[in-house]
Amino acid sequence: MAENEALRGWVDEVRKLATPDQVVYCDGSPGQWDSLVKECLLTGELIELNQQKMPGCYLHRSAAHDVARTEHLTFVCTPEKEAAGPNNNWMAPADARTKLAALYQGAMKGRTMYVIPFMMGPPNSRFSKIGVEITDSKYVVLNMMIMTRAGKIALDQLGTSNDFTRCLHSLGDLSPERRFICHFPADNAVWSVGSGYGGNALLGKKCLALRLASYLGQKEGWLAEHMLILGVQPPGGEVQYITGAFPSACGKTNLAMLVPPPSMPGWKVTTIGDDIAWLRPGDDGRLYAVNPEAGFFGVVPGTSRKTNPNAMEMIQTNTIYTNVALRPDNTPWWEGHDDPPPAKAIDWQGRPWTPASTDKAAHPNSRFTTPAKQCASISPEIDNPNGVPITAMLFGARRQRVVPLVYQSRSWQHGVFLGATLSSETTAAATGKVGVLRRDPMAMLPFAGYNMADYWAHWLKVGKALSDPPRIFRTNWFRTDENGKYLWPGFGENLRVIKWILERCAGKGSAMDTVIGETPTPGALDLKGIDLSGPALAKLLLVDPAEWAEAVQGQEQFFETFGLHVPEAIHTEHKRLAQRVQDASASSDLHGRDHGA
Ligand code: SAT
Ligand code: MN
Repeated sequence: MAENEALRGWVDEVRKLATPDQVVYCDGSPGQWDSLVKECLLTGELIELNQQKMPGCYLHRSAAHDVARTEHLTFVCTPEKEAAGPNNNWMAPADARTKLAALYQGAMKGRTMYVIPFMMGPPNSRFSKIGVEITDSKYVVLNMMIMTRAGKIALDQLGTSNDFTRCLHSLGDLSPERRFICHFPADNAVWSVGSGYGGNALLGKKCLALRLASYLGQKEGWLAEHMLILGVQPPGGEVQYITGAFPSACGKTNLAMLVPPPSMPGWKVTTIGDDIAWLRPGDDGRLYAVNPEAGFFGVVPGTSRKTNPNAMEMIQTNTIYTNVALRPDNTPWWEGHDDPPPAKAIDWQGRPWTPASTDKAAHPNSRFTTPAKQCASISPEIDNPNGVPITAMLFGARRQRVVPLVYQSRSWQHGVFLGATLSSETTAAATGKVGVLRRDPMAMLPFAGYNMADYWAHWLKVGKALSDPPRIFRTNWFRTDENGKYLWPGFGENLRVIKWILERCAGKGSAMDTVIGETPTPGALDLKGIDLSGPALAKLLLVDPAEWAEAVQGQEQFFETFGLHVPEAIHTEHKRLAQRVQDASASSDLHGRDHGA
């Protein structure tokens, strides 16, 4: 039971509204974990996996229509609509409160109400924030115990302070008709109802650590980003830290846990985070990052010993699987698993499945939840209260065409522009069509808690506080040839691109100037040990001014949707790009005519 008066008052208020049968405080202890798991096995919220082969592993099957984030039901409830920006759905705070209070009314009758104090960020760190989630889902409690530093540790850190994010969650009746995820930045609160899915229900993650934190960051001079954090140590060199922003389900977890290929001996990669980074300027003028989370909530399909050996090893124990298929020996299976499809299995919805089935065995957005400390590549720096200094930042996305494998920005301002113009083909991590190209600035489109154009202005401002800012790069592992085949091998081989990036940051590594930024010269990438033809490399690095002329127009239309909020510096970078593209097209026309004549 909490000593904190503000917390007790709030819990009481919610108890009266939602009328649960009982209230249980989460202390984060192993004993509480065990009894929650036992209860879940009785209710069917968890299915025990083969404990001999996979100790501590369980399967959860969600409702069939509750399998991904629902961005159209997610709202930022600022007093003024303008502050939320065109990138967010908006509801007036009073309307949202009334609407959702009606859905919470009596919603926990017959259920237990859990109170989960949690800390985002390492203990005793100026980066860290305290939240308290109230939920009626045991699955949410267990996931929060993995994904955050939950229970006593958070309550102790909070003390008697009233400074905590109030996160209210109820499964409600799980109907998408009565599902809302509402953020109240001015009140430091999130109200979520009608979904048990990760990003909608584990409120420390996207809701607090990105949407509310980005708003707090704007006020307090720091950045909350949808970024992985990794440490890279070249042979005989010092560890350098890199962050990378990529949209959901674009390989952030794989990159964060990268295993160097055998043909790059002596390289070492360590993992700090796979999804979210909180970044603050340090006294030395560098940018420092912490991972606010304590676990990984990763996409399962495609995870294998080949694509992510560290993750595969890590998810053999103490892991909650959501929406994967079940084999007859009670082990999980999914598309892209190392083992071939089983002759028969139970699919993610609990139905019989065979390789002849037209449906997928595992849901494309099925997930694992695993403690970060279980990852073989985890860095001890994950607990460093001061964070790690960042050398380079990557903006990456899924683009089959136009965007080369890697290029470097010319300055922080140009780098912010590269982030602001990021676009990606959609994935199964959100409901909606997969494979559609959409703008996703800084991979934060679904997560920026305020007007995206003001957020770019904030990025520019943070850059001014840095005398030695990280160098900013754009990457694209997903470029394809005419037949739709990926040109770049990806996964562990991405270290070759990172090697060039680190060389560039050290003032070495050769690059050529193109209209969009600096790309590696053909010989600059270390390709020893991989089979990549000259033409394939040329295609990977190609910058086609004609294609970019089209992109420039698309960017202009996108910026128009933000009106006067777009910072002048972003317009300047856009004009520069337009000019360069125009000049390049003119000279290639000229070139063409010369040859024709
Ligand atoms: O579902 S989550 O939002 O937690 C994961 C993701 O989409 O990045
Ligand atoms: Mn994510």
